[in-house]
Amino acid sequence: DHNKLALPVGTTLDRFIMRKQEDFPYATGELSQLLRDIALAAKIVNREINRSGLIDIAGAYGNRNVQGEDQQKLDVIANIRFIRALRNGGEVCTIISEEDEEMIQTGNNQGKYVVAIDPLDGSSNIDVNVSIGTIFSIYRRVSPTGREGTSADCLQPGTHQVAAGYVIYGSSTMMVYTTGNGVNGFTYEPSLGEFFLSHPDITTPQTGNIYSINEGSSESFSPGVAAFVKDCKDNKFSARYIGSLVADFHRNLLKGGIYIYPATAKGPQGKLRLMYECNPLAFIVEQAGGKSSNGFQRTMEIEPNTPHERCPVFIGSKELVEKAEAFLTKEK
Ligand code: AHM
Ligand code: MG
Repeated sequence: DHNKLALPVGTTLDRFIMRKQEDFPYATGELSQLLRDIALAAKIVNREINRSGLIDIAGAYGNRNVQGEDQQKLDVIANIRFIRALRNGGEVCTIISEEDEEMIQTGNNQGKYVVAIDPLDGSSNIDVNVSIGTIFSIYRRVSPTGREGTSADCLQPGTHQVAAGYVIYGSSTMMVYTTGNGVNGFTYEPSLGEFFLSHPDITTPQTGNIYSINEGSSESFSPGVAAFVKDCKDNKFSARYIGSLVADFHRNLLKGGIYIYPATAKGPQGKLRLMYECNPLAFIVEQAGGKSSNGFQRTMEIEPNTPHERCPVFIGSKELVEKAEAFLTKEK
């Protein structure tokens, strides 16, 4: 019944976060602060991304940084920006980032939250002006505060997420997130520097006619995946694959469809990472009425073992994910 909490389109993200906080009985405002910290870093990263096409031009005029080094890559810049925002914000003790092998201790040992983040996903698309994204997942720590976060804090199953979201840097920049009370989308207005509620209470269609999978690997699809893809073609589905997870996911969330990254010869566990790619999007899709699994098991119930582990993913409209699962079960 998230409708009783509805706020009008055009509400700013800050106000929305504040008002929603009043709906949590024991909320202390820490999670709200954390979400605002992420939104702030997203604005900064958005600015860097928008300027990225100009870097080469500026470089041609000798515009290197003070150390005389070339500009850092945008995914590295994004990583620095998000980590800095989470460190300065004070609510997060430990971070898992795609850009860092080890867990990052922020020094905020009183922080009650841990974050898993892919600061800039789809980064091979930056140079060619294609949409890219940030994906994040928030957990409450399980170890007592007052010391560094532990791997037990970081390696919780997706069902324990307290919030998750993504930012898509596209033709418009948007932030979409859930705290387990439905999904809301905010569009960025660059001249005002604000995110505004544009997509309240997003629900995803129960079915759809878009399938998104990299068919370049079709030679190594399992029989079940191959049969499902053939079924999509028999039903005259549209194939849509940007190769930028957030963009492919966002389109399918709004229009209905299924995104698949299956096991392949190159990646027996697929390519995508459980903690900061699959789980956050799984939380969002479920909150929007869709589904996510590894083909056999609900994504959010997978017990993680390592921060960067991968898993196959079938995510999107409920009926399509269930159909794919049925094809996989039949192959066994
Ligand atoms: P990255 O984290 O190295 O950017 O890789 C993740 C990206 C996703 O955005 C995208 O869905 C996928 O890799 C595409 O992989 P492929 O080119 O194998 O289809
Ligand atoms: Mg990634």
